[in-house]
Amino acid sequence: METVLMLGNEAVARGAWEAGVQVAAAYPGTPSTEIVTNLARYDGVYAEWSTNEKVGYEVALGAAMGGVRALTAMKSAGASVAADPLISSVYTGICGGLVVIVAGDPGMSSGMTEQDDRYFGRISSMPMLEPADSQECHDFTRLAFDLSETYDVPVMVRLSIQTAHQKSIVRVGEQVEVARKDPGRHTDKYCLLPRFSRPLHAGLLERVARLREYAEASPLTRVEPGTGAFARIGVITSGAAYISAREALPGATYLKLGMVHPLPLEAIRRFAATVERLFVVEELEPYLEEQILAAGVPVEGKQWFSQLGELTPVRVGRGFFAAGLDLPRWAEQKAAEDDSVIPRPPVLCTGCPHRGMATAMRKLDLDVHGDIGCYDLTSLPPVSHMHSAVEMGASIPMEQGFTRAGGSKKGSLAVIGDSTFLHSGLTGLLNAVHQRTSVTVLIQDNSITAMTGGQTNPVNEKTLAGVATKPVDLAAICKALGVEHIKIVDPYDYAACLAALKAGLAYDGPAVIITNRPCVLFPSKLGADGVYEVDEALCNACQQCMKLGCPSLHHTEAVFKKRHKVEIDASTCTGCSLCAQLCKPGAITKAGDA
Ligand SMILES: Cc1ncc(C[n+]2csc(CCOP(=O)(O)OP(=O)(O)O)c2C)c(N)n1
Repeated sequence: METVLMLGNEAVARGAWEAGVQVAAAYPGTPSTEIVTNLARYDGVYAEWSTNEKVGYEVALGAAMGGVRALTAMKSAGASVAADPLISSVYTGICGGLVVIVAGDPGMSSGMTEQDDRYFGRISSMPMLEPADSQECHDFTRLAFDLSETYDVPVMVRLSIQTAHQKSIVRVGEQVEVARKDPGRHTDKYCLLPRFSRPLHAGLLERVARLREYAEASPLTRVEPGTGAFARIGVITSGAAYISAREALPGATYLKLGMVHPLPLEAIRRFAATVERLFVVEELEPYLEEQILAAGVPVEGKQWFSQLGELTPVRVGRGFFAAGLDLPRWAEQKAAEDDSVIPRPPVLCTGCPHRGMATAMRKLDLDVHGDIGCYDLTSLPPVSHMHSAVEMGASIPMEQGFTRAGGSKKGSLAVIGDSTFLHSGLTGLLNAVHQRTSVTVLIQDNSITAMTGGQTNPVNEKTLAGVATKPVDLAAICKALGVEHIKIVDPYDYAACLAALKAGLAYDGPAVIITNRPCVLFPSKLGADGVYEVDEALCNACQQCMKLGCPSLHHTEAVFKKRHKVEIDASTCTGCSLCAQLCKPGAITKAGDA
C-alpha cells in the first residue's frame, strides 16, 4: 500500500476521489480552499469555484440528487452563508452520497470569528465526523460517502485549521467505481412544502436515533487504555484537540470520538464508569461537555481549558496542571511557546492596485464600509481608514443604513472586491437602488479572488477546470441594477482616483466606481512597467510616499529636518508609480528616465 505525506485538505480530496466523487463545488476560503483545488487535479472529477457557498452547496446537492457522489467545502463563515440549503437538505436526503466539509479557525489565523461549527450538526441534525490527522481526513471522507448513502443524508466532515493544514502520513487506497444511481422523481421527498416536510421531520429524528446507535458501536468511538500514574484519568476528546491532549498527557485513558454528532452517550457513560476523574478537552465552546453533563455524567472541562483560540499541547498541559495533575513541565513551557513566532502583520503587496484608491480615500478622510478581501488590509496602519468590515456582502447595505442614519460630514462609501460583489454584493446594491438611497460604491476589481490565493470567479475568462468562458461585465451589471452614475478608473492614477471619488460622492443617486487593474500577483507583472528610484539629493523626507504603506519603500540613514529620507527596493518595486505621483519635490522617477 502506498504511503504519502499529505496536508489534511489534500487527504480529504484523495479520500473523496477514492470514494468515487464526481462533482465538487465550493467557494474558496481559508482553511478549506485546497480541498477543491486538489480535487480539480483528479481525472473524472468536475470541480468548480462557485459564486458563493450557498450556490456551491446547491450545485453539490443537485448532483447528489442526480445520483452521483458530490462534495462541497467551505470555511466557517461559508457554512453560515450555506446554512439554508444545509439545514433543508437534511430533510430531503440525497440519492448519491453528499459530503460537506466545514473547516473552522480556532485562533482566527485568517477567519473573522471563532465560530464553533459543531453546532451545525445539532441545529441541522446532520451527522458530523471529526478527523484528527491526515489519515483520518482521508478515511473519514471515504466513510462519509458510505454513511451518506446508507442513511440517506448529507454528512459533514468538520476540520479545524490545524487538521486542514498539518501534514502527516496517509496510506492511500484505490479508487472505487460508483455507478450513477437512478435519480427518479421524488416530489414528496425533495419539495419542502409543509405537507411533505412534516413527515420528513419525524423521519429525520428517527434517523438521528439510528445514527446514534451506529456511533455507539462504531470503531469511530475508540477507547485507548492508559498506562502509568495517569491511567485512571479519563479524557474525552476529538479532532485537533485529541492530538494536543495525547501529547500533553500521554498516559491517560482516552475516549476518542470520531463522530461528534450525534454523540454515543452510552459509550461515554460506560467510559466514565471506568475512570476516577473525567476531563473533556475540546477547542472553543463546551459543546461535548454540556451534552455529557446533560446526560448526567460529571465531567470537568472549560474550567481548565480555554474557550479561546487553538488548544496547543502546551495550553492543554497547563490546563491539566492547573487542575492539580502533577505535570510541572508544562507550566515551565510558557515562555517557549509564546515567544517562538515573530508576528508578521499582513500588508498590501508592493504594486497592489488597491493602494491608489485607499490613499485617496484616506486623503478625503472618508468613512469606509469595507467588505472581505485584500482591501480589508487598509484597516491597518499606515492607511487605517476603514470604518467597518464585517462579513462578505456587508459593505453596500451597511453603507445604505449608515446613510439613512445621517452619514458623515466628509462623506462615506462602500468598498467591495469583484469576487465579493459577485458573491453577495449584487443584492445589496439592488436594494440600495430600489430604496432610492444615494450610496457611493467602489468596486475594487482586480480580476481575481486574491485574498485566498487567486481563484477564478465570473470576471475571468477561464473556469477552474480551464474551460474558456464569458467574463461578466461589472459595469453592465450595475447598469442593469439601475445605477446611472458608473465610472471606470485606473487605480494607479492617483489624481483620477481622487476625482472619481469626489464625483461619486457628489452625485445625487447611487454611484458606482470600478477600478480596472489586475492583481499584481495574477498574472505576475513584477518589473514589467519598470522600477522607480529616489534621488536622495531631491528627497526632502516629507513622508508623503510612506503613507502608501508600500513594502518597497524604506527609510535610509540620511536625515533631512530630523526625518529619514526614503529609498526604493528595486528588487520588489513593480513600477505602479503611485509613490512618484505623491512626491512633491519630484525626487522619485522611473529608473533610467532621470
Ligand atoms: C463567507 C466567506 N467566504 C469566504 C471567505 C474567504 N475570503 C476572504 S476574502 C475572499 C476573496 C475576496 O475577493 P475579492 O472580493 O475579489 O477581493 P480581493 O481579495 O481580490 O481584493 C474570500 C473568498 C470569507 N471570508 N467569508
